[in-house]
Order: sequence, then structure tokens, then C-alpha cells
Amino acid sequence: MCDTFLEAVKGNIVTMEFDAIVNAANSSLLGGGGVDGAIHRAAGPELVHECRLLGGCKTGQAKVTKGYNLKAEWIIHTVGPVWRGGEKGESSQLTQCYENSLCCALEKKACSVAFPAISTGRFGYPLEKAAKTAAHTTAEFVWRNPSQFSRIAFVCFDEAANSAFDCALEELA
Ligand code: AR6
Repeated sequence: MCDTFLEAVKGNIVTMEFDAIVNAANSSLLGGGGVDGAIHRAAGPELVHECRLLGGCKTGQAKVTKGYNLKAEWIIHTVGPVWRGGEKGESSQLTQCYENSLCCALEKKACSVAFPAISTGRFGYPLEKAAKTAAHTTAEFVWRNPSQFSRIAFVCFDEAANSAFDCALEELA
């Protein structure tokens, strides 16, 4: 039993009012395209200055910065796996992204967390598989850490992602 509300919502993660938002970054942590580019643009130039001090991030790991101009207090930067057919450890690396991001949220006492669909854009991870891994990993983490989070959202940029995450969350019930 836990009191955490898990949901899929359609929208732009940079506008979300959560304690922490997660960035689908690359290992340099110095910005890029997709959600990473949108977060850096919205947070402002101070973000990349703090990121430079972090010394990069390995696939599956996560590092935290302040949110700067975002409504979110924290940005949790994680590096998802590049999809290489599914036999190269992609699933366990994606699981680590969600677990390590939630560990960072716990450390910062962030009660509400918004995730993008990590790896499903430029990194090519199949959407349905990614949504299942995200939903299962997050639900298990919440189950192991009851009462730590009030709300965790999977922010979907389009209809396809929204329905994949809705299905994955329904399967948990
Ligand atoms: N809000 C929510 N979701 C978004 C947004 C947004 N503003 N913009 C894109 N998405 P991607 P990846 C969705 O490519 O696959 C970057 O260049 C998008 O539709 O941003 O992990 C990094 O620097 C997709 O569903 O991240 C890395 O080099 C999801 O976010 C690389 O891309 C992830 O797409 C990381 O690739």
C-alpha cells in the first residue's frame, strides 16, 4: 500500500509544476536536442554552468542540479540507453535510470516527480517496452518507499506515448 499517485499526462515537461523533473540527457550532461534541449532552454544558461561541474554521467546513472528558471526546484539528469535491438542490457539500464532518478528525488526530499519517456526519442527505445519498464520500476520503487512521494507523472509529448503509458499503468492494477 502507498499513497503515491502514478499517472500519465500529455504535455511539455518544462512547464510542469513538480518538485523535480527528470531530463533524458546524454553522457556529457551539456545539453542536446529533444527534451534535453527544451529543459536547457527553459532553465536558462546557468544550468549548463552547473552541469559542467558534474563531470558527465554514465548510462543508467543520475545526477541532480537546481531548476533555475523552471517551476521545478530540481532537475534530475539521467542518461538512458541507446536501443541496440534489446539484447545489450538496454532494459536493465532503463530500469536503473528510473531507480537512480527516484533515489535522487528521495535525497532531495522531492515529493512530486515528473519523468519524460526516457530513451524513446533519439535513442530509439520502443515506446511500449519503455513504458512497461518505466511503470513497473516506478511502482516497485514506490512500494519499497511508501509515503515518500505524493505524485509521480510520466509526461508524454504525444498521443502515442500517452496511450503506451496509460496501458502500462493499467497493467499494474
Ligand atoms: N516534454 C516532454 N517530453 C518531450 C519533450 C518535452 N518538452 N520533448 C521531447 N519529448 P528525446 P532520448 C519526448 O529524444 O530518446 C537528446 O539530444 C520525446 O517525444 O528527448 O532519451 C539528448 O541530449 C520522446 O518521447 O530523449 C540525448 O543525446 C522522449 O521525450 C538524446 O537526445 C525522449 O526523447 C536522448 O535521447
